[in-house]
Amino acid sequence: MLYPQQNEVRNLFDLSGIWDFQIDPHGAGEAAGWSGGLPDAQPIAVPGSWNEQYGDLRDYLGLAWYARSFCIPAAWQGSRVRLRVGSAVYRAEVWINGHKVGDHDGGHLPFEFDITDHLRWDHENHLAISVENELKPTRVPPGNVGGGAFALMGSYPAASYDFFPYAGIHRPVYLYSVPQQHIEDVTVTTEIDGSTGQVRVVVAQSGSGGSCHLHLKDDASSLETAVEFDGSRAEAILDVANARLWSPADPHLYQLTVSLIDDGLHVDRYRLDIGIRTVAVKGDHILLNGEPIFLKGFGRHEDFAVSGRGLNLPLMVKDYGLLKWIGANSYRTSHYPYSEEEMRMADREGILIIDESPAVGLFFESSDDDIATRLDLCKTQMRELIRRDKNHPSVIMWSVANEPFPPDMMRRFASHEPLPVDPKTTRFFEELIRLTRDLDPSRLVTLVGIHGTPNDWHALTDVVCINRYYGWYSQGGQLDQGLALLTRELDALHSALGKPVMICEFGADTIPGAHAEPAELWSEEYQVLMLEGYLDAADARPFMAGMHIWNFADFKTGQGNRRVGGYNYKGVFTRDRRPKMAAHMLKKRWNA
Ligand code: BDP
Repeated sequence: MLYPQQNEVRNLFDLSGIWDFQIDPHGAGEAAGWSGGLPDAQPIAVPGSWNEQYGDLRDYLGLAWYARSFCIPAAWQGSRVRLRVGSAVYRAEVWINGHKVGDHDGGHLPFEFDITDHLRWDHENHLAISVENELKPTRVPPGNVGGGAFALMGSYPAASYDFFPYAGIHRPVYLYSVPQQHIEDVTVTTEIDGSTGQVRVVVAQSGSGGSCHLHLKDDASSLETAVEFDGSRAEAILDVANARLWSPADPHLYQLTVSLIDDGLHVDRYRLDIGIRTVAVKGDHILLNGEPIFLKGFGRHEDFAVSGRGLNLPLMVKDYGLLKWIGANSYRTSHYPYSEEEMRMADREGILIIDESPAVGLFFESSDDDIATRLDLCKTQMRELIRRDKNHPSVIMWSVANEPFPPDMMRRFASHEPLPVDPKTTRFFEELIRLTRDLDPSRLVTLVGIHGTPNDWHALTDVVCINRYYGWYSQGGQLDQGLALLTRELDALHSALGKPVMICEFGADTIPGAHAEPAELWSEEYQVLMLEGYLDAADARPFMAGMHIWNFADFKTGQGNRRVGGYNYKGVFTRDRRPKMAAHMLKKRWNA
């Protein structure tokens, strides 16, 4: 799914701004005709989470309506017009001039509808989008689950995950035009052969016939080729001599221009920046462009005061500056896909991404039908994620889930030995990972395991990714004991699975300004010691492929008796991006 763009052929109109808004707790709005106008609207910012904009809506996750008007310039006539929503959490329904044009389930991923046939060209148009984020066990991520590990979390609202279940339209809403015959999709994959970069481009168009012109250039080179469409598909390989490869050290981008030509006319055009690079796993290493790379960085969240989970561009720029400052080369989009603007920034700044699906907190204590429904939702979200992010050189690995809970989670928590698991649950991940590899054989695939995750599940992945909190949730205040257990487990995992291992989360809640000598839980000193202990353990083990600290910054959670003020304080930066002691330690260590 192409990111919308303005160019010589296509038009783009950003509908971000102040919209009308009204909650609909009893679901009466549709019958009452709210798709044509809201009877008692209040203003709301799009993008943004409603929970942050109105105090009395902080915990409201039910149905709400967004509405605004727009006019379409006459110059767009003759084109197809699409409405594209970057992300609405969780379910959205869209109406144009009172006609329902579509719906979408699942947050954090874009959806779009062709609205041409419902537009008025000589009049204002009315757009209404209803959104709700009810927490339900059958959704992905699930909510309101109750029992087992979820009871332990005891969060209000009852999410099955440790971040605030922000609701609303979180990313820009665009109108854009495409010609009647247009480029529908472009897929770019790259290989390296000696000093030549092979760029394989597959173009899909809405119609058939005609030809496709490709132009790939950077400051030093310019390559062009033309290929006939075979039906609606065209494919070509461009060989770039002395290719300048994309990497964190040199995030070099080439510009690819795709033109659709019919009857000698340029009917459509699309430009995208691409990077030439390869990713693989060999032995105990992740290879980028054939060379081992160690991932240094964080798990993060899209989270900030007032904007909530809404796209916040100044914050994004600030965060990339801090990632550079501290010497990180990567992060994971824990625990849902981040904005497309983030992915484009990662391409440009040379940050490697583990791109995670919204599948956090999956569980198996439910009927076979419910498990099958959940698997279908996970598959749909992987399809939508790959369709969106497949062309980003920054994305090197897909994460199909964070901390899925095996059926007997509590017994596993207590055990320090890997326990066998019901093969039915393994089949769930076999299917999901197989689909991911089929959709994109060019990247790595993982799932991120909690303590007690069966080795059968890790065996399905390219990199063994684990989250560990020895010294915090267990062995709290007894770091030496925690580290002894950690190193024992790392060695055991590696000898059992024979693959690169990466810790995707480790960290300690740390109240900024709390100090203690000797170090103790919640103090800045303890965070420093714990992170150093884990990093030392990884440095001593050549099979370790990366260390991502939990978390880049403090972030909002539900209310719970382990979350002071409704925050997770494991950030090495505060929520307003001030460095804790640990940030200075990491800066020294990662820049050394
Ligand atoms: C891990 C989760 C993460 C939590 C973290 C924590 O993956 O979402 O925020 O624990 O408890 O289990 O801080």
